[in-house]
Amino acid sequence: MKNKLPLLIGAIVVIAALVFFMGGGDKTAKKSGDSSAPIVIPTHNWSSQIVMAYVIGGIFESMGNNVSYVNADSQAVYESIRIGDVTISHEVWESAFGKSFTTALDKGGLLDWGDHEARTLEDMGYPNWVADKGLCPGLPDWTALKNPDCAKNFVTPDSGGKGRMLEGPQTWHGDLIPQRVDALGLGDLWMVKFAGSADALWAELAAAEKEGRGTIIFNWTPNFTDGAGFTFIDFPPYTAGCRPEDGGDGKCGSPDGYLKKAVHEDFPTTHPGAAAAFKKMSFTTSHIGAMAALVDIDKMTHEDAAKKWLADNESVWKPFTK
Ligand code: TMO
Repeated sequence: MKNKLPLLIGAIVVIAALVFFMGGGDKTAKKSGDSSAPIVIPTHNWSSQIVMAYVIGGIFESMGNNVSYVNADSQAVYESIRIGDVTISHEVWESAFGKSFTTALDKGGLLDWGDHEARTLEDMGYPNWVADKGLCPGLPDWTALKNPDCAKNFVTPDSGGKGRMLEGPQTWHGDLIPQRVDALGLGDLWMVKFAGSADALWAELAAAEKEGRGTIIFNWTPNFTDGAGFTFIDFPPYTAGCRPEDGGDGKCGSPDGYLKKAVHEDFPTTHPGAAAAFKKMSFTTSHIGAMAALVDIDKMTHEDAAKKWLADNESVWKPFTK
């Protein structure tokens, strides 16, 4: 008994210390009071979004946080954030995802975390050489598309004799563009094909130029094409409620849209430091265009592009962390 007591006390001290450090280490990152549980960042299927995921993850890591990445459907992600499976969304594009975002916001569990400085447009358009070659006189006014002599310059082997428009993956805009083509009375002259990926859109630009035929594709800004001579078609202006999903007749183009951030409602409590930084984060059109260009023009991996962007832009992002 007498000589076992120091051993017992020693064991208690060791166990107490283990419990203290493991428990403490488990719950708090060093300075910010943030949980060490990973911040779950979604990745989708266009370049700026994936690069920005790693940019923001890198910023959080620089603050001592843990992050994890999950590939997620770009509509379903808002429900995932609402129920807490995903922590943030950093590119909520109004035209493609406004409806899914608003639905989750109204149900509760997801917070609107403010807008980036960049404004957005997601719509059909063409590389400027299409106009320079005179393939559809009157563009960018959409009424030029009513001319059969225009449509015939956009025929492809798979388009059934109609002019072809290449829309993005259907997960972005659903049936919006085919509905619009019909609503505007263009369905006899034009058909809409869905691309399987963003890369298929860029491949189409190269193929059409090589073949000397016209091309109309879905594109967006901010993007790597911002400085590269791409023009969006002027459709009748967007107004609230003009889309079929909102009860409208569909005879409208896409909005001058927001680019929002969203978070799970617990994020400001579990990770107050990272949540405050994310609230301040705001990227411009040129920041986002550069993130995409590092991948789509310079052919870097998304991770390497993010590392380069962070290294080149400390004066942009460091203030978000302060
Ligand atoms: C959501 N996107 C930027 C592809 O339009």
